[in-house]
Amino acid sequence: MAIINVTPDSFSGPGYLSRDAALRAAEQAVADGAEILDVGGESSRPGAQAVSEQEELDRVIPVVEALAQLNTPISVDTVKPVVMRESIRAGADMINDIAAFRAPGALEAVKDSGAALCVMHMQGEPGTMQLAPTYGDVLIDVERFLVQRLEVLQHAGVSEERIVLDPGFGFGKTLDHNLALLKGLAGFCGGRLPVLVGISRKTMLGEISGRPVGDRVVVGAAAALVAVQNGARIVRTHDVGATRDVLRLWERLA
Ligand code: 7PJ
Repeated sequence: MAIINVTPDSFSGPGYLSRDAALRAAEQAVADGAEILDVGGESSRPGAQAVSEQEELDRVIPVVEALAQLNTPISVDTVKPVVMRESIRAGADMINDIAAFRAPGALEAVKDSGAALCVMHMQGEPGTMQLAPTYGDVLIDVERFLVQRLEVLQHAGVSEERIVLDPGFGFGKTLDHNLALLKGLAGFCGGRLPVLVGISRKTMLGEISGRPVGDRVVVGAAAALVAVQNGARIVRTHDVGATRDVLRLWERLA
């Protein structure tokens, strides 16, 4: 899954600020091996500017419309029900919600569509989540949350085949929490549902490698390989070519 940011203030640097720039980046990602394009119009970086509904719609919807021509599944990374609804109308195949469809109206916005839904765990809120993350047992706590959200979605009529789970690397987690999750992915929720992993360029990779955000491609590709070996089915990344290379190696060994 290639990250196509349409934000001015992502932690990984400015995104693609015009529809054409986003389209070119997406074309390159597909050429490099991306099988899903994840479009995001709001940064969840601590301290990032909040984005109004209208601003996020103005950023995301033209890009979703433009990417439709690439015949590659499109995901939209949003917590806002209006953006979910309009993205699906514009052709999005998946909604990726770091808030796990907890916003009022989010379930209603997605339940009657056929869209796939990525349900992510986050402890706290983006602005403050890294201040003091605490768990009893991080694997059990994250899994319990995801199973609860899964039940809520199913109760609303969403079939299990539409759902992807994500432990939410870096969202209210210390390095040790992230490492425990990466090690324990295999048994996640009984292995019933596909697991998506987003580690690309994140702080945990900086802590491990000592490298700045722009220089985490190698450690990120290695992390992607470990994630897939441990059971992840989808890897969300800024660095599609490097990730594709390690996954080709893994496929040969599988
Ligand atoms: C994630 C995400 C992640 C999913 C972001 C970044 C920060 N969606 N959106 N999983 N991270 N599903 O781009 O690294 O880990 S925003």
